[in-house]
Amino acid sequence: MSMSEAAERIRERMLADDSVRVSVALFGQPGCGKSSLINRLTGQQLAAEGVHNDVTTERRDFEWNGLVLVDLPGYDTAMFPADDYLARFGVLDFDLLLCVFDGKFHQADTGLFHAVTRRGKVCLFVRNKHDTLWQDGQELAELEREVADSVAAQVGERHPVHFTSCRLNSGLGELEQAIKAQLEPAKQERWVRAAKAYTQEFLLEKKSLCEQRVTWSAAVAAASGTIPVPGINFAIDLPVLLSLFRFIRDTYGLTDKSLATREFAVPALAPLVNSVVRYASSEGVTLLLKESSGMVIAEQVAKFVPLVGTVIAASLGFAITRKVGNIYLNDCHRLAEAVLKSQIRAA
Ligand SMILES: Nc1nc2c(ncn2[C@@H]2O[C@H](COP(=O)(O)OP(=O)(O)OP(=O)(O)O)[C@@H](O)[C@H]2O)c(=O)[nH]1
Ligand SMILES: [Mg+2]
Repeated sequence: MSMSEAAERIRERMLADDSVRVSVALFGQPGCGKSSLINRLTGQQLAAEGVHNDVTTERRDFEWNGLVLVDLPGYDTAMFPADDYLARFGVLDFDLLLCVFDGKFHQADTGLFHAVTRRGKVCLFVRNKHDTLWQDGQELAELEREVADSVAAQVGERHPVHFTSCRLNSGLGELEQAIKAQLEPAKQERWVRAAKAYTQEFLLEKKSLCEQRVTWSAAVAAASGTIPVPGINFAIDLPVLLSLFRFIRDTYGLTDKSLATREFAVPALAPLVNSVVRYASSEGVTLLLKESSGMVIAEQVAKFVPLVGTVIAASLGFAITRKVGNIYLNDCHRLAEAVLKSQIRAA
C-alpha cells in the first residue's frame, strides 16, 4: 500500500467515526431536573435550568460533540395525545430514553415507558435529586429500595433505578456507564468522546480514544503534507493537526467557554490552560513542531506498521507529528485530571 493510499483509508475511517451520532431523549415531570441532567452529562451549559416551571411544549434538541440530548414534552396530554406522540417526536429514532423523576415515581410517566419499551427501545429510570432523598429514622439504602419498589409497582416489573444528584454531581458516572453499556461499539466511542468524565476511569477511556486519533492524524498529516512548515525540514498538513487538537480539546470538554469558568481559574493550572489554548492555533502548532522536531528520531516503527502501513510508520514526519500530538494530549489530560480531582475533593 502506498503512502497516499494508507493515508486515504485512515482519513475515511476518521470521517466515519466523526459522523456517528448518539441521541438520548429525556422525559419526566416538570422540574425533575431534565435540563440540569442535559448540562451535567455534557459538561456544557446547554439548557436553561431553573425553579420556574416553564413546562416543555415542544421537543428541544441540545447538541454537543455528536451527542444529541432531547428534552421531550409531556406524553398523552391534551396537547400531545398518545396516538401520534411517537411519530410526531421521532421517539423511535433515539438510541435511548431516560425516564427522569424526582420525589415519587409518577404514574403519568409509565405510559411513554411502556410505549417505547414495547417497541424494543431501551429506557432507563433516573431518580434525580438524590440529595433530597431523606427521611428521619430511615437508612438511605432503605429509601432507595422504596423508590425502586414504587417503580416496579407502577410499571409492573423490576427495573434498575439510577440515582443522581445534579446538585452534588453524584451518580452521574454510574449513569454514564449504564448508558454506554446500551450502545453499539461505534456509538460507545462517540459517547465517551462527548460525555463529561466524572471518574478517573472515564477520563482514561477518553485518553485512549485520543491516543488512537493522534496516531491516525499523524499518519495523515505526514502523508498528505504539501506546504513546508518554516523551521522544519519536511512538509506537514497543518489543518489535520489543528483538527486533531480540536478533537482532543472537545473530547476533554476544554472549550474556550469552559476554560473561562472558575474551575480553571486556579493559579497552579494557569501554565496548562495557556498551553492548551496557545498550541491550538496555527502559530502554536508550528511552534510546537519546531520545538519538538529536534528531539525526535524515527522510533519504534514496527509497532505502527499495522496501524498506518510501513512507509508512513518509517517517516520522520509521522514520528514528529505523533510526538507533538501526544504532547498536546498529555497537557489536556493533565488539565482535565486536575480539575476532576478537585471536583471530587469538593463533593
Ligand atoms: N436539590 C436538587 N435540585 C436539583 C437537582 N437537579 C435539578 N435541581 C433543581 O431543580 C430545579 C428544576 O431543574 P431543571 O433542570 O430546570 O428541571 P426540568 O426538568 O428541566 O424542568 P422543566 O424544564 O421546567 O420541565 C432547578 O432549580 C434545579 O436547580 C438535584 O439533583 N438536586
Ligand atoms: Mg427544562
